[in-house]
Amino acid sequence: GGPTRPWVDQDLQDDSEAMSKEHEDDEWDDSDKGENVTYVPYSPERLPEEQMVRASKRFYASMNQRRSVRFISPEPVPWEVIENVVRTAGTAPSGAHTEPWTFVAVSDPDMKHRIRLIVEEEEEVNYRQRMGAKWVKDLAAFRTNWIKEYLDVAPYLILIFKQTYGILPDNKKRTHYYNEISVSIACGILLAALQNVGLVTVTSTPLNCGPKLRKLLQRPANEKLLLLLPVGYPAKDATVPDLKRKPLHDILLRI
Ligand code: IYR
Repeated sequence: GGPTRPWVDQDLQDDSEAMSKEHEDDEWDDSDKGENVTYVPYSPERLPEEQMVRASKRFYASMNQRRSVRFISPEPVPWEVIENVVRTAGTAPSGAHTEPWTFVAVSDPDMKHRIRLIVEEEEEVNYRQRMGAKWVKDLAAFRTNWIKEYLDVAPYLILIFKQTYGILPDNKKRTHYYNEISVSIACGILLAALQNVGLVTVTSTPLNCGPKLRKLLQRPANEKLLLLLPVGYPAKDATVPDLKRKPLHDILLRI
């Protein structure tokens, strides 16, 4: 049979210590720049408790409207908004402040179509072979398959790469600690930033498309595709499955 965990992307195994062919001769940086960092005061404005409660409810109500949307309108989205939501994502915390993320926003129709062809070719194999009958059955409610129209239609595709290590100006390598969780947190913030401006997306993880998409977009070997977000307004006739969220008492323990 196939692998026991078919959802683990072949290209995404954490090999941040492993040498890629392209960089195997490079040295790792061992200089110590942390000794002369300066500290500045941090004292943001504090909200009164009543206002905190109101703000927490407001933000929850807004985020609770977020849904994974697979039907995206072709209407254009201002580039400035894309810049700002990615700026926001880039405020995420990261291991040793290495900021190990690259966001590639694709609007070129020809490039979007090439991405679609790669994803659909690979996803057809995923659905027919790699995922197996049980996984495909578990996804029935979502009515997904390997045909991904949104990859042509959405005004932007944002591909998020994790940098498994950094490359310094002197070509030495820099360790990117916790790069996968750092980039995952940035992606969460990106989803919140998109929700905040009324745009929709779906967190797509095109299994085993990473290497081909990385080459198509001319990204270096230290970068691995983590997520692909089609971004836009919801289509006029968009639908979503009527899912319910777990109640608080199922997700929060107070000890
Ligand atoms: N990556 C595939 C399959 C898929 C898997 C899960 I888990 C989902 O929640 C949804 C889809 C696809 O994008 O179709």
